[in-house]
Amino acid sequence: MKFHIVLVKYLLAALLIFVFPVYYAQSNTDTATVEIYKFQFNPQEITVKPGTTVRWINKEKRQYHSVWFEQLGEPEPDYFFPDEYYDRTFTEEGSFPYRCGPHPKMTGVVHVKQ
Ligand SMILES: [Cu+2]
Repeated sequence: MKFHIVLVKYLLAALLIFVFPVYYAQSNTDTATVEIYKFQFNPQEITVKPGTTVRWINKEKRQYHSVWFEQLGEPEPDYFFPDEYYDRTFTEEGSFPYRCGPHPKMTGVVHVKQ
C-alpha cells in the first residue's frame, strides 16, 4: 500500500518536471493557423506578433490551393492539397495581403505588429 503512494508521488513529480515544461513551451511557441475550406481562408484576416509562423492548412475534400503574396513581387508558391499545409514566418511588422493563385477571389491578410 505504501509503495503505491510513493509511486503516485513519483509519477506526479515526473509529470510536473517533464511533461508540464514541454506543454508550457509548446503553448508559448508563436504559431498561428489559418484553415482553408469551401474556397475561403479562415480567419480571413489574422494579426500576429513578429516572429510568428503562420500555417495554412488545406481542409478541403479534394481541392488544392496556394498562398501567394503576389503584392510582395514573389513568384507563386506550389499548390498544396487536402491535409497538406504551407508555412510562412513573419519577422517584419506590416500588413501583408495574399491570395490563392488558382482562385483570385480567395484573399486574406496577415497583420504583423508587436
Ligand atoms: Cu484556392
